[in-house]
Amino acid sequence: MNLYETFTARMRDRGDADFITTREGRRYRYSDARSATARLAGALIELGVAPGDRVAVQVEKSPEAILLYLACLRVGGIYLPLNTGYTADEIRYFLSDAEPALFVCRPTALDEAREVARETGCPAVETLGTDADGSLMDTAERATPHEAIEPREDDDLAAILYTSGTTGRSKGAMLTHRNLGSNAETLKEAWRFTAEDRLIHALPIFHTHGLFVGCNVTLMAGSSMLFLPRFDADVIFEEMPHGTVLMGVPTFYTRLVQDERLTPETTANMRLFVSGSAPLTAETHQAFQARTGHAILERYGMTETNMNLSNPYDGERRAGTVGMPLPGVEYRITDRETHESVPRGEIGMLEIRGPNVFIGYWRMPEKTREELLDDGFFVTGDLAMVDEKGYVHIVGRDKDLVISGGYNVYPKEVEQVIDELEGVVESAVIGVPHPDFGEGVTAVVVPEPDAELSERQVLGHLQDRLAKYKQPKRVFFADSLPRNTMGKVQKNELRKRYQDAYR
Ligand code: MCA
Ligand code: AMP
Repeated sequence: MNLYETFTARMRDRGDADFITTREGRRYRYSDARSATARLAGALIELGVAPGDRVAVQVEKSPEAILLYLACLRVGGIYLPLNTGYTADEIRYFLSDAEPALFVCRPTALDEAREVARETGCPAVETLGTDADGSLMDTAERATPHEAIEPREDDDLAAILYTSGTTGRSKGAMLTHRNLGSNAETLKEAWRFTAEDRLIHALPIFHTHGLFVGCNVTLMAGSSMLFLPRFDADVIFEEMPHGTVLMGVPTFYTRLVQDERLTPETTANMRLFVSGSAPLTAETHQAFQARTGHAILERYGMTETNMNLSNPYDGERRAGTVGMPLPGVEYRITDRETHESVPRGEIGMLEIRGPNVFIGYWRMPEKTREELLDDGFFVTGDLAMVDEKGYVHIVGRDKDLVISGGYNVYPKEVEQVIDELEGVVESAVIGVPHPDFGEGVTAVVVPEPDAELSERQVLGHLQDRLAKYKQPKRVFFADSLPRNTMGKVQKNELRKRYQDAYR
């Protein structure tokens, strides 16, 4: 069934209750959201979006962006959100790979977007601003509202989210109506979401966490969301007395615990703090609890799978663990070669199976076969172990990946761009402890003997080529990179060498 159909039932039930509000006084009640999605659906159809077509969207956070996502589901389109930090170079790849029927961009980026669309053969470009403005909204205003909901099968695609690949090429994770619907329903139950909840929504809406975990769960429960453009501790403290739930990446919580306003009183109205997308340290978990009495609920997910494991709502939320499988989700911890389960307590590869697991990478059958096994288990690339109480610990990564402030950065992609720079022999990009972002993207560059390369030059070269969050916070120079006997760069060695770079 079309996921939008499930959401409609909740929208109808909730009538004039708030769905999304902003601090600037914008307000979409559930009834408003229904009619707005009908108008946006009418616009999409007028713009040539047919069932199965991709709609690529790179816009700032706004309630209308969520309505566009819903409208896209409604017409049977495939929503393809893109990080606002991506540069034109990065967007060119996504559009050429996904071949969307429509690209919705920021009003300020129209010229650039048109150019990229022309180069990649994307037939239509529209704009969407943060004040319910832009050409898409104008078209929606004029369009005949489209009240129907396009029938969809469970395995039809609802969204494609790109996640960077270890070889440098981003992979489009294909998520179905069933994937998103089942996970939202599960999380609503597991985290006890109800119509009384008000989510303080401070995450971006182009990734799984802010888009599906935040918005789909809200829709499933008929709750409301306060939409904030970004995380700002001052605003969070002002809003906690009026909110009930906060979902964040660990950086939210490390910033909050450093703030003297964090007390039992300022968090008294809140019933739940959720953390995910990167490891929350046990120290932050414990400090937060000591200061507020609230145990942060840590959960584990991936773009390819939505949420898999979660600490319990009732019962002990164990610091430094991601809890147990959500209902309907199976996991196993295996030997990475044989995929046989390792004995309890030992470290192995975490594999996941369930209705939440995606159906493959867009137009990459081989990559799909490597990671999605015949028996339905998905190989996460995360190393895990289960403790004596059944709580899963994520102890490391088998994949070469840095997570900075909840954003994934694949070293290979950054290294490739650095290596293009004249005077560079080779480079290695690593993540080392960073007090704010958890891991700081760090480059180690080997220059040619006579080259006079500076940190500034390297960073300048990356400026327009990579999104800001992928750019190294520091660049170090070395005469050579440590390698093992197989010739592979020993990143562990480098991580050790530069472990104090941000301390
Ligand atoms: C901003 N900057 C960053 C990051 N964010 N650099 C590295 N990593 C980042 N994450 C840059 C800014 O451009 C700026 O550069 C400088 O760092 C300081 O910015 P600041 O004002 O401190 O940043 P902010 O706006 O406060 O943002 C930090 C943030 C944000 C709140 C942690 O990055 C964020 O909202 N992250 C959430 C990411 C997320 O939603 N991940 C979910 C992925 P300059 O000063 O030079 O301009 S979904 C997922 O992973 C799975 C499915 C899951 O399990 O959830
Ligand atoms: P993404 O590809 O952006 O969806 O990021 C997924 C990755 O984030 C996972 O494979 C993990 O490495 C990491 N991740 C998500 N949640 C957690 C968590 N609670 N603890 C540790 N790592 C996490």
